[in-house]
Amino acid sequence: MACEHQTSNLKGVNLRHKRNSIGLIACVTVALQLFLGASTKAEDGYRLWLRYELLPKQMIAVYRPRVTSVVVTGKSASLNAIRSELVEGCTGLLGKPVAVADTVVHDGAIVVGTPTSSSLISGLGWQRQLAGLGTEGFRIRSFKLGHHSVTIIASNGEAGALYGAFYFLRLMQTLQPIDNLDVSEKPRLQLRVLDHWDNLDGSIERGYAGRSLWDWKALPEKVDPRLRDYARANASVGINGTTLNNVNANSQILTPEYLRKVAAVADVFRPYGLRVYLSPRFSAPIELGGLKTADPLDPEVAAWWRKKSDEIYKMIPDFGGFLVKANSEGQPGPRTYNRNHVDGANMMAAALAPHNGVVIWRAFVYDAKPGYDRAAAAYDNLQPFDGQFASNVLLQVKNGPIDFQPREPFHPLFGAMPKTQLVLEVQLTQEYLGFSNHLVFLPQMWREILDSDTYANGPASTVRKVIDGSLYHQRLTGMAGVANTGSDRNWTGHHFAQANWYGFGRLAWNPDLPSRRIAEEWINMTFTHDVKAVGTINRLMLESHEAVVDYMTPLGLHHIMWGGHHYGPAPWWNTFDRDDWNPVYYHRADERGLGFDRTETGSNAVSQYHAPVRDRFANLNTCPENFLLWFHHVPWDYRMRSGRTMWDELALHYQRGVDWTRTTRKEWDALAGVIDSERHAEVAKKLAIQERDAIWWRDAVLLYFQTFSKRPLPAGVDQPAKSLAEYKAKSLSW
Ligand code: GCW
Repeated sequence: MACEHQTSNLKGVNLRHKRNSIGLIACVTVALQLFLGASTKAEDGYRLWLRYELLPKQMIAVYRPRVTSVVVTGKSASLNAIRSELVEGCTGLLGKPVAVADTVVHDGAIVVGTPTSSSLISGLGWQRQLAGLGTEGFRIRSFKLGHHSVTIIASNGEAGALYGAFYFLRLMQTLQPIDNLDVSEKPRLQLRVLDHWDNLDGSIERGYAGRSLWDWKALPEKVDPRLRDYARANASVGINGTTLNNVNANSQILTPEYLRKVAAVADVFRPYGLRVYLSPRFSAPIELGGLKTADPLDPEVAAWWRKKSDEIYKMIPDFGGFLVKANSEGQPGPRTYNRNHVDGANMMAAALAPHNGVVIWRAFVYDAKPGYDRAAAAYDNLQPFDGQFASNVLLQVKNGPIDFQPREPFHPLFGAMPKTQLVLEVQLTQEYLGFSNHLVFLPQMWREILDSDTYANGPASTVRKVIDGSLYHQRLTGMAGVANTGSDRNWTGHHFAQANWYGFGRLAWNPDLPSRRIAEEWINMTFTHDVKAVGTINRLMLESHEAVVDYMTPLGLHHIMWGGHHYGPAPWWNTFDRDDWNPVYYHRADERGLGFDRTETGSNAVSQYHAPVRDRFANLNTCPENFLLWFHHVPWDYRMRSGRTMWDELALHYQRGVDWTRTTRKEWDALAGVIDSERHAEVAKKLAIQERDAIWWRDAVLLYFQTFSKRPLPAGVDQPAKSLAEYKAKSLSW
């Protein structure tokens, strides 16, 4: 038994080539791990990127003398969290218990804290440097303290010290040097928030990884210990906020009964620097307060929100604030009372301001008017209010103008509201990207958005600069991600979806990070240190987004998913009352061609972009081909840059997406033995589904568009597996 265990553990640290020569060491290691309680852990993905498995032998030898004790003085909950994380992490990685000490008596002490918690740190004379890094930033230095070589991790805030501790652990987890450190880090964005679309009945809107992590029935008496691990994972990547409930909100969340539950959750999150936010329902003053109206200009309504805010802050002193979806998809809002978005947002902001809370107002607003282009709606609705929102209001804008499609151009509001604090909202949960069945590494897609140049202040006015304050110097900055977590043992349904959680945090901390680097860190921490395997997995992750776009919505197609659940293709869909919920509205296929004309001859939504982006998109000859059908209605025989017709090119994109799923399956199979068998098999199963779905997408979409194009499939594209009627008859199952 023990020996079987030993083999799989060794695989985990990728020493498999040397299995024979280190047999004895392995046995000792296994014994030690059993002693430490580590080796019994299943590779079920629960531990995320914080597995703290034994590192390769060569690195252990390098690290051990540098990590002999953990010196964290002070007793706050955050300091305790730092201490236990470092002890658990270092002990697991180095395979030897790391001592907790009050002072430095040997080389290799890791000294962590703030000038307030640690006299060692206050004695360093780092006041100026630490002040510049704020309470979430940190400094890590290899340092000579008296006669001893130590590592100092210091911050002006305990959250910063915790982030520093995780940074230090990551260095070892990714096999980086730790002997000559001089690191200064601080987050570039202030609000780094996960938005949970969790309902009070435990279901999750667009959730594909089980039920909600918050057990509202059991709270506040019983708090799931798992919540602490959720907070640890967030802190490890610098996420500092979490909105607990769905933006399609239920007023009940603001009742005293539920606020007590929320407070219990906040208590668990607080030591990890994670603040709680809530989504209030705009009409709560009526539903809970018995008022006749929720009109934001009604003094009684404003007073109700003030009282409610006071009540919340009494229970949760560090409460973050409100995330509001108003007058969107049936939600009530200020316009229900003939007021505008500013009236609503500023009224709520005034209630939170005395407590330093914020209102995050969502820009996802679109009306159903005849002849209206949904892609232009948020801009039309919100842009005129630039400069009118209170100083504690942020406007949260989705990455693209429609709705988390596999690929969209950046949202035209970025760069169009210089006097408004814009937050970028991305979606981790894969509503339109194959749920938790498809491998898609989203930081690659988010990079595309962050790097998009808005030209708002001339060249190099990227979305990244709009949101991080370098373009407009706003007081508050942020990035939000719609969470992909749930009660599934591996948190996100698909092992690779964990990388999107990880990557979201890393990008919100530093929106300049290359996606390749994020993937490389994550693979090393989560799967393996085998250089070749890391290279292969990294490449697959970086390719995955383009592949999904290829087999779902290439060349700028969008929103052609099955109605309602959005899984699988249904470009023929035309039965919703609202035009802008029907796929046919978005692709506009006809005998002549395909695509949505958003130029002057069509909706002219393209005019919302600044020149020269606008002109580049508007001109068929300069429009990037990956947005061609987003902005233009293009003839089937239009010559693409490749020389092929649009129809042929479209078909070949679908085929290329399918081909990718096939080669990826093979490449993944070849990694058996490098990756633990449990996760290897689970990912393999998901990849099989991904291939099935990609084929379905290709066939269904091409067969349907062929009824307009009346052209044969080009050479190289497989013949469809079923008839169009069969694809139309029932949705792809997940
Ligand atoms: O993408 C759409 C989803 C809705 C969601 C909405 C939003 C929470 O289909 O489920 O509602 O966006 O972002 O508000």
